[in-house]
Amino acid sequence: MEYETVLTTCPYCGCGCKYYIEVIDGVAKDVLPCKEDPISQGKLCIKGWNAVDFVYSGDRLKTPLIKENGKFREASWDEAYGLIASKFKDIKGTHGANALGLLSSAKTTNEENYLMQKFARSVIVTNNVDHCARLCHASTVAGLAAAFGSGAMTNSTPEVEEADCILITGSNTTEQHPLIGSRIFKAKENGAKIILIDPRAIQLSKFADLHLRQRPGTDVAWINGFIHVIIEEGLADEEFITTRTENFEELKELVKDYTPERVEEITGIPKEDLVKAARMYAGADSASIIYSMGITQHTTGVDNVKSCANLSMVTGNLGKPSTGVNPLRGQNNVQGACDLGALPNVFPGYQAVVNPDFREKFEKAWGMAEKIPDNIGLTVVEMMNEAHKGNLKCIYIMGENPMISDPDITHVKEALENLDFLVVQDLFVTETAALADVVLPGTSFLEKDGTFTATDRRVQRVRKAIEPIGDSRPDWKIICELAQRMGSKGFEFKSPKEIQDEIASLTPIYGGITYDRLDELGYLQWPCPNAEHAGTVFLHKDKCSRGPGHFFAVEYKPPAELPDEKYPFTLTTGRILFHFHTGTMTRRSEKLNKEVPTGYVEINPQDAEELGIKDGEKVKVSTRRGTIDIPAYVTRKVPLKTVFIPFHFNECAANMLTNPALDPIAKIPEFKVCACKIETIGE
Ligand SMILES: Nc1nc2c(c(=O)[nH]1)N[C@H]1C(S)=C(S)[C@@H](COP(=O)(O)OP(=O)(O)OC[C@H]3O[C@@H](n4cnc5c(=O)[nH]c(N)nc54)[C@H](O)[C@@H]3O)O[C@H]1N2
Ligand SMILES: Nc1nc2c(c(=O)[nH]1)N[C@H]1C(S)=C(S)[C@@H](COP(=O)(O)OP(=O)(O)OC[C@H]3O[C@@H](n4cnc5c(=O)[nH]c(N)nc54)[C@H](O)[C@@H]3O)O[C@H]1N2
Ligand code: SF4
Ligand SMILES: [Mo]
Repeated sequence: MEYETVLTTCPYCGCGCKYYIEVIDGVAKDVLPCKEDPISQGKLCIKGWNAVDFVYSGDRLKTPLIKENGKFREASWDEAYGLIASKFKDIKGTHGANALGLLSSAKTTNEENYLMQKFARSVIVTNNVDHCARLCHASTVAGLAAAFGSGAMTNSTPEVEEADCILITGSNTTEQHPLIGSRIFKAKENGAKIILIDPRAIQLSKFADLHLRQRPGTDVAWINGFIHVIIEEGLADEEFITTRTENFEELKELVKDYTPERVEEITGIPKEDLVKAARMYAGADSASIIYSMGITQHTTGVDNVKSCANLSMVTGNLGKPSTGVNPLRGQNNVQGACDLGALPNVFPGYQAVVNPDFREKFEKAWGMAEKIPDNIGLTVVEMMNEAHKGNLKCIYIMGENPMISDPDITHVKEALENLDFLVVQDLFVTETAALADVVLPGTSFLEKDGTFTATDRRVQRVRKAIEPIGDSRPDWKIICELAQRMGSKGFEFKSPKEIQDEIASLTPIYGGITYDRLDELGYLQWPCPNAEHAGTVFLHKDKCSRGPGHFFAVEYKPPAELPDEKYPFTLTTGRILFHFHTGTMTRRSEKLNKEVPTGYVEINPQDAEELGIKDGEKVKVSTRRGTIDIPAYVTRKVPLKTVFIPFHFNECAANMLTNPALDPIAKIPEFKVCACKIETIGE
């Protein structure tokens, strides 16, 4: 018997827990926690414990598939590559490179994301490359970059437990970032005050010193209300404002109108509670804001994020340990996918595509004959819209499942069916892959080497533990082979290590990151510009990355669609502990599936009574986009006239209902608010 343990990084959430995989005779058997890992400290959440399950699922893709007469048949890699290369060339030749779009993946490694955007920009020669960050923290990347100069978490996960006050809003931390949630408990034990601002009752409600429940989509109003109280009561940090920021006067003028009375009218938060919470936050020596999707997934997502930045700067809570603004990035490698330029507006390291110097730098480094276009490419939802209109002809999707995760999936289905050619590279025939012309089998995190970047800018190794299942291949290899098949140079990599060396040479924030250093140190947090640099624990120490921190005076704007007579309820959507996103991985784990086998709609007992709905009964939920049948979960977790649906379940898909209205800057859809109605189905 051959026994080994391989230290790797979890493929689920952005906490970035490392653990050992127990491998017996080449088969991954179990997960063993790693005490030395500074994030997990030897503890894991239930998804981590069960992370091996989906890898061996009987329906893993084992060969490429080609669709013929509406049905898939198995194909060789050679045939699949040949077909894709000729279709890509034909479409580019006939309609131009911008008729093709590529979706990269926050599930895959840094090296794979780097290659996907390199493929888009140097082989296809388009900036139409994006990924699920668009549906997630696009508002953070835009909003915090404008305020501070960097869109990343300002502090590190271990610092959470040292904060004196933690304001958590729009983050169900214990379910969605469990190993950061546990740091919040530790902070509480250490005497920290916990303020939770969330429309729903979540696990943290019981532990919070204060839980304020705002109406969904009213975050700018309560944050302006906080700042109003802080200025009125002389709690602002005048020195920080004078020496480290700009544009304060404009904000000061604007928040005059956000009296606690007016904020109560807009948000429903009692004015006494608002004042109490504002004093608690401003009174702490080190206060940290933790936020996630409840802040970002709105048509005012960027405004919400800028407001969080305002609040931290007014009180001088920035550039110190355990303070700051901490957007919790969701996917295992969404931070890395952004860092490495799988975005339509930036090259790796956030080097803007509109800047001719950066375009020239990459054209030269990649030995290109063609010029990289100077326009910003299409985002996720824009790609769907352009496909629907017939302008976008082809999409190549690696590791995303928009048929469950994009808003308004009736529209997404029509868009994808309207394409001339769709390629999907995944582990399974997902709802999206089912619509593809060619499906390519990628490998899971257990079958490849690489790196993931956790939410706190922590770059860590992913190590191969087992051989690829069937004839599947690691995504990095597939992209290299396809690029070579298309006759392109610059994809002759023999290993992910070689790819990282190219990344380091072109990406200043990753400049000092090598596999040797990662193997020695366990992790490096960017910015890490050179081989001598130890990495950066927290950002904006003596000044912000952009220079002075910029205050934005933002007015409250209501969500795009509000309840009315026809659709009287507010629908908000999100996730639960036991399942991940579109369920492709967690729903293939018996243990996780047993916990929560299907979806449900949370509805307040009083609303349920008025509508004559019993707990567990199937009801009809409709919006202007569509209708689903779904079991009712009657619970006080949701306030009156608000319902919540987790989006993991294809049989009752929340995104049949959601509103694709976008934030004008970040182009993130409003997953967190739309209007719906609920009806009983009857016997
Ligand atoms: N188990 C599990 N963990 C995950 C994931 C998963 O699918 N499953 N996904 C990962 C990913 S990619 C992400 S992005 C993160 C997301 O992690 P979270 O953002 O924590 O998760 P969500 O459930 O989307 O929403 C968070 C909270 O926003 C609140 N909320 C709703 N409307 C509003 C509002 O208008 N304002 C405010 N302030 N709050 C509101 C909800 O009540 C909820 O408690 O989780 C990551 N971790
Ligand atoms: N209604 C509603 N919708 C939402 C949200 C919400 O809160 N409400 N949240 C949004 C957010 S924050 C996010 S991040 C998105 C997530 O949206 P998606 O990224 O589309 O969802 P995932 O299920 O994570 O898709 C990942 C896919 O990659 C595959 N995969 C896993 N590992 C690998 C690999 O190594 N290689 C390859 N090739 N494939 C792999 C999986 O099988 C899966 O099909 O959903 C968004 N949609
Ligand atoms: S907290 Fe996140 S990274 Fe850690 S084990 Fe759970 S899913 Fe994996
Ligand atoms: Mo996300």
